[in-house]
Amino acid sequence: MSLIIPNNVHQSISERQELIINHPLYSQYQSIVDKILNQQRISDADALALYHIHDLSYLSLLADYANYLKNQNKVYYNRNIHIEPTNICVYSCAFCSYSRLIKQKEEGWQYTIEDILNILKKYDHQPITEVHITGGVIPQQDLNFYIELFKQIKKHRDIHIKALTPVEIHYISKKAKLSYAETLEKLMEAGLDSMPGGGAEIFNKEIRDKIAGGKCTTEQWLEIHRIWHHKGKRSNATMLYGHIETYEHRVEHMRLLRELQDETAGFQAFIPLKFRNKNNQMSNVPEVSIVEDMKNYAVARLYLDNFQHLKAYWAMLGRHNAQMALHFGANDLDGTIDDTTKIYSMAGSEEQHPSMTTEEIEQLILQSKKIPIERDTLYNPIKR
Ligand code: V47
Ligand code: SF4
Repeated sequence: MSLIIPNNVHQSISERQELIINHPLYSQYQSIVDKILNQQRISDADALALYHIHDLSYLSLLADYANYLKNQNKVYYNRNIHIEPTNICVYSCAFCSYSRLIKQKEEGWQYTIEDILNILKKYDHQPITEVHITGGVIPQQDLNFYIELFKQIKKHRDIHIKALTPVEIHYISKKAKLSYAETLEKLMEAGLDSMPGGGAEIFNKEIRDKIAGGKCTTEQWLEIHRIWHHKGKRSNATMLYGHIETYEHRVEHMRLLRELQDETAGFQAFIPLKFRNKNNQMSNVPEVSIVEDMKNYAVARLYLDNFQHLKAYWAMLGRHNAQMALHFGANDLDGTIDDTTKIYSMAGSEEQHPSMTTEEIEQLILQSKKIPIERDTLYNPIKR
């Protein structure tokens, strides 16, 4: 299919600045807006003030401007599959819709290495570039399991393995009685290429204890990414928002990520994950509106000035809301996905079988007057 590139993508930086300065809210927020225009860092207090702007048009202008300076009109996507080796878990995070405790095992699945390879083999003739592997935490899927799994995957196919969050790394390294650095080294040697952003949830201790108590702490999550980055490797970062946290908690979360990124520059993308309330212990907590989602994308883009990419994870957000996020600072839609399991549909996402063709993803991007670019996991454009 040949792409028709929209012809109004060349709005200049000065035209964008003019729109921002001529907006009725400019005088009220001038001190913050001038920092954004001059590419200076905004403070925590500035981010909080931005969360209280109710005029979405202004947030959109500002976030789109900041994104344009970094990525112009390029919007990335990749061709990937997600595999969750198990949905059984020793933890019981209150927001989690899909994990089954070990004692409720009959409702769960637990793949063997062979099962996972058989899933991958179904894509042998498809040009996917990434396999994303993460799931529940169980004693059977220990360090040796993952070492063997990654070796077998690489033997079968030269594909980027993005796998295991600090929740899993923490658990398997304790079980193996190895340090995080030793565990990561072994996984890297076996074929692990990068780490996804999960398990971050919300870093504030009080809220984390309430919704994700027992699993790796904030400090441990950050430390595992730090070690990984110091090995020259890349990872992502997420934030689960829209539940019982406040704006202050979100800013605190992003501050810790911004600080680590200043130190290592190892994060590729920030991925806000909207809390979905179906089939979990927090079903009484209402989901936030799309207005709140867009505000959150905009503030993330403006505050996280050292993150190149902001991902609108359409499988969780819904494809139309993800498309809207492209006007609020997001520049990545994640992948064609083809999810073999059910974490997102079980949590209440509109996406009951998260899969989009490349044509569908490209159309979503083009309808937003942006330029679709297929990428690999490390954001190198794919030329086919
Ligand atoms: O850590 C679980 C979240 C995450 C719910 O790095 C929920 O490219 C909302 O991290 N409502 C795992 N969110 C997914 C993840 C991810 C996804 C896509 C791409 C990448 C990447 C990372 O899913 C968990 C948790 O924060 N989650 N349950 C729920 N009810
Ligand atoms: Fe387990 Fe992860 Fe679900 Fe928490 S979010 S219960 S660690 S699968």
